[in-house]
Amino acid sequence: MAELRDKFAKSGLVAVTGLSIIRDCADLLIDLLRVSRQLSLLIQSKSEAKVITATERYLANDETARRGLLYIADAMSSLIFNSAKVNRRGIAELYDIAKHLQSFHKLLSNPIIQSSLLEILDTETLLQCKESIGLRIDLPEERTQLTNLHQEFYSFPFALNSAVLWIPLTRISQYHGTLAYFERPHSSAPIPYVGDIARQDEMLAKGRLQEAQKTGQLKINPKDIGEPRYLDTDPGTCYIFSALLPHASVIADSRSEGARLTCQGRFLDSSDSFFVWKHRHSEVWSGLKRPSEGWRLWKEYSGVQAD
Ligand SMILES: O=C(O)CCC(=O)C(=O)O
Repeated sequence: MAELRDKFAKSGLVAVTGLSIIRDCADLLIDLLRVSRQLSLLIQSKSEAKVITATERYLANDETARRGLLYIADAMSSLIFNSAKVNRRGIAELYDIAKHLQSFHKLLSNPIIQSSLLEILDTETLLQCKESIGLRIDLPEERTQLTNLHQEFYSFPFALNSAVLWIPLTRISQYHGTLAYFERPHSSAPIPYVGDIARQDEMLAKGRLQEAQKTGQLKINPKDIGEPRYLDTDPGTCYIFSALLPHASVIADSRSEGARLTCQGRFLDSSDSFFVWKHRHSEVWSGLKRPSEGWRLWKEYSGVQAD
């Protein structure tokens, strides 16, 4: 396990996998399929019951569990993609309901994932920002929810020693859509941020969250940051990356015929010096999803001078 901590300290990102993660991902997909049918969120198909039965059969055996996950992952990815063409609202409802599912919370609480987080952040007390959890549903032709290059710390300005949990439920690659990231040393400290607080607040007040995030950016020269790396894997592997790791969404290839599903959560070390300072100084959860405010708080904490 110390290996995991070392890798995280060096690169800012680690991959974690295990049979229980595979099973928890598959259970969540089965629940998403069941709830979609009960609420008529996706196009109805006679094969749903068959998909569930076949997946459960694969899952019953350790050797075939991974195959079961891939089977239901591909089925859900294509069902959501096809349903979005005729009922986009159903997808939005699925997105809203996902984080209320018991299986969603079971996945985020998976013992391998939780012990990895404790090890990586080297803490006995882990906090989870409850507003930071959710399921992304990315469609190949939709750009609005995509994130630009950023460090999580500014949108969730709660601790420097904190991590993003990113769990793909479907295949991820540059073809299927994925995440691009830039390894350390860039991920060892907050990078200066330039943004317009007033404009960001105006957009947030109108509920235009993703657009608001894009009113600012990391002040970094692309040539200083190096080449991006891309996550590329089947479902069943989850990623834990530092809140200081610069990263961005990568849209799927326009020929892709599947939706990308990814669960997310943000965790922090309660003994982190920024967290303790913020607790004494102001509202602990202030600045949520307001990177300009995150930058202001960081400057105040660290004594960084504004340009
Ligand atoms: O999944 C994605 O495309 C982007 C995720 C991301 O940038 C984030 O969680 O901060």
